[in-house]
Amino acid sequence: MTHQELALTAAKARLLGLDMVYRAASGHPGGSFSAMDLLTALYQNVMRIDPKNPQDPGRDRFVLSKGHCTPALYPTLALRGYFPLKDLHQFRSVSGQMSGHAEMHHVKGVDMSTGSLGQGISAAVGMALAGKVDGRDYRVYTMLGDGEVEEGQVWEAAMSAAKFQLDNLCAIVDVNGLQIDGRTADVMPSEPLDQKWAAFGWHVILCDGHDYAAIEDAYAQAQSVCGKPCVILARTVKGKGVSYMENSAGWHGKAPNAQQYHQGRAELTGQITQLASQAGRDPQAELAPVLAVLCDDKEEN
Ligand SMILES: Cc1ncc(C[n+]2csc(CCOP(=O)(O)OP(=O)(O)O)c2C)c(N)n1
Repeated sequence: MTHQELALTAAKARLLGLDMVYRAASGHPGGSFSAMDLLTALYQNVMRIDPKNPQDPGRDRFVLSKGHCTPALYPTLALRGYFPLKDLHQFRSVSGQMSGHAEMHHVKGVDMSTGSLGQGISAAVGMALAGKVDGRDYRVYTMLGDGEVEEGQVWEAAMSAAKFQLDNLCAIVDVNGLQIDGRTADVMPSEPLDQKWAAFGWHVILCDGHDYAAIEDAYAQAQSVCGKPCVILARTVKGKGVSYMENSAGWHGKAPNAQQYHQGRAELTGQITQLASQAGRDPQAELAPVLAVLCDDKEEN
């Protein structure tokens, strides 16, 4: 995909994610929207995957270590073709199969169940080590939050990855500066993150997590590193794409009310229309499949 097509796809994913959280009346939009550009680029342009064969032993793996951000992961998987957009209606529903935290047994394309912060990167280290032991050439990607790196387990995993020289492992830290109840710098300062990861034996790449040229460069550089794991420290905006959610810790784990939902929906619909035109696509044709699955307030909620 071109950068314009990636931006268009990420805008659709944000709209689907907003709808999931509104429909379920719970979920985590803030950290999902900060991660959306990084995830879209990863799934559309970087990972060696086949949505028709999600269990292929040779596939690249992704572990959402910040497992609460399923309103980013599930729409990304749906838009990549793992399952129909309509399946997103099951999100956080007691009668559905799509739980609020990443779920590998019921959601196609999810490689590891996560949600307890710190554990995902540990699983990713195990998968990368298994790849080496088995002589397979797949790569493993994992995404963490900058609040999550306050967990001690993250650094145990980081040490192991360096010890085993896991150059098939790439961690992405979504550095949005906010965690559950405030600024990461206030809750538990974790900077300087670049020096910390470097001291743990990782190759460090810095990038703007909303700039597709920078994201593309970062993933390309990560693939070329030999003999050590790689971490991309991506600066992002929590709640990116919905004006009232941006840079607000209050939108970490909260659903919009009807008025807020419709404002966010209008903003994202406007972005999709604009991005479609820029990408040389028909805005109505791009919007139609997404609008078709959005919440109808008359019937639902
Ligand atoms: C072990 C553990 N402790 C606490 C939580 C509750 N929790 C969920 S999200 C979160 C904050 C995470 O912040 P960050 O990693 O920055 O996430 P993001 O801003 O990217 O959403 C916390 C404390 C958890 N899921 N797991």
